[in-house]
Parts: sequence; C-alpha cells; structure tokens
Amino acid sequence: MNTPITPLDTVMHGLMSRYQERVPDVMAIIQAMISEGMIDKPEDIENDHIAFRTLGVPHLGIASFEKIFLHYGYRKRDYYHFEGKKLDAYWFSPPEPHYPRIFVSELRVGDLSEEAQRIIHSYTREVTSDPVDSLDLDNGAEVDAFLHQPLWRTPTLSDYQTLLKESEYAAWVIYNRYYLNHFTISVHNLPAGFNTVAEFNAFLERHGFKLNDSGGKIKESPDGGLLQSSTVAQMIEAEFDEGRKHTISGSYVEFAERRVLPEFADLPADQIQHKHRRDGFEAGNADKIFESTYTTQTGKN
Ligand code: OOG
Ligand code: NI
Repeated sequence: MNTPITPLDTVMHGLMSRYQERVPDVMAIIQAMISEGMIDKPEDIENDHIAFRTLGVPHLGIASFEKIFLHYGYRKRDYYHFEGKKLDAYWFSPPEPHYPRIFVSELRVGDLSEEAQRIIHSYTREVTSDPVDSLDLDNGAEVDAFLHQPLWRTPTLSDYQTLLKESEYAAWVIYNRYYLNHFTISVHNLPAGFNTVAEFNAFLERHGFKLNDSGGKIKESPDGGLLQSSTVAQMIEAEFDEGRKHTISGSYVEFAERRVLPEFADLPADQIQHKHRRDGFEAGNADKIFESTYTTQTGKN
C-alpha cells in the first residue's frame, strides 16, 4: 500500500533537504553512523525534534509561525523563558509519533536596546500583514517555498555586526530567517555502545566533529531523563547587501537521549515506546544549546 504524501511530509522533506545542503556535518555524521554499523540507511535515524528561531514583532514570531504546524495537527505544549538571552519558546508535539517534535523560540525584541530594535524593525516593518495568513497550508510546496524565501530585504553587514554584539540570536535570524536551525538524532534506540549521549559524543569526537561545550558537552535535565549535546554550528559564506561576503554561523546538529520514565523502569526493552520515555524539553539544557551558533562556540579551535 502506498502511504499518501501529506502536505506535512512535503514540508518536512523540503526542510531536511535544504538543511543537509547547508550543513555538511549532517551527511558526514550519517555516513560515519553507517560506517560504524549503527544504521543501514539515513531513513533509519529517528528525528527527535527540529527547531526554528523567530523575531517577536507584529505579524511574525511564534504567533504567526505556529499556525503552519498547528494546521498540520501539532499541539502547543510547554512554555520556556530565557532571561539572559531575551528569548521565549514553546515546544509542539507531533500529530503522529514518526514526525519530529518542534521547538520554536522567539526573540523578545522589545527587551533589546533602542538601536537594536530600530535595526530589527527597519527590516521587519516590510512585513505589513501576517504572511502565514495568505498561504494555502494544504499546499505543501507553497509552504516549503515560504519557509525558504526572504521575508525582508537582505541585511547589511554593518547591521548584522551591530546586532551580533548585542544578541547573537538576533543576528542569526536577521540573516538566516526560517531556515531549519537543527535536526536532532535520537540516540537511545541505537545499538549498545552508541545509545547514550556520552557514548555518541565519544564517537563524534573520534570522527573529528566539534561539540558545543557551553555548560559541559552533555546537557542533563535535573530529573536525569533528558540528555542532549550538539555540534557547533557550521559556518556559511553569507552574502550581505551590496554583495559583501562574510562568514557567519549557519545551522548545527543535535543529539538527544530520552531515558525511560521511572514508572516504566520494569518494562522489557522490546516493549518500550515513545510514551514511556521522558518527553518535552528542559530550559537549562536549551539555554546552553542556543549557544551552538554563538561566536563563543564557533570561534573555538
Ligand atoms: C534552540 C536551542 C534549544 C533544545 O533542544 O533544547 C534546543 C536553538 O538553538 O534555536 O534546541
Ligand atoms: Ni534542540
């Protein structure tokens, strides 16, 4: 039986294919996983979640962006706040377990300096109505094109650099917009020897991948149920206004280990499903993972 291709499938496929082009680490990690016998083919990887970044201004931000995925049956879940980084975020649970969770964050633009606000608004004020409202969300190709199209004019290098000094997140979004920020390889279902973040990190480092070490290479939730790590973002050659080129942070890859919840500790291994594992996210982990695109991480040797 052929499974029908849904608009959500088209959107996911479009996101992943552009992301793989932009982030050579993705295929390199998958190849290394195949070469070590963890998986036979890329489709064997379970994608724990994907993440997007947005700007909290009228017509944009989470309030606009979420309409796409709510339409496809995603449900809005917990709220997170990141004081120092001036961010808010929500996660969304998928309509069916084989789709990834989605983590969407938003910059609290009103909390930035007047100059940073002026720069951001000079771009975002080109958006005069919510762009998602004019999309046909049942047309996956149209939504895919929307997610990869510029929402505002190409930024100048000097605006980018001014934003970077105050908010690395702001600079990232002003250039990268809705490009996929990362996808996340679930490690807990991989073969023994690779099925913890600690072991998977060792494998990654053996293959020369650089890990975000902000707060330590392993980020662990206080309940011990969610362990995460990530690569440092790959650099991309960005073309700014007037053709000026500059190397900036693009996207990265994350790794997640969701442990079996204590109440299911006695379940036999072959009966463990998604619902038996730690779900959701963790603000303390996320706070450090954001830094995967920050110059403090990308500038390390
Ligand atoms: C998202 C960082 C947080 C997680 O899984 O907690 C995150 C970002 O860098 O935009 O991905
Ligand atoms: Ni993540």
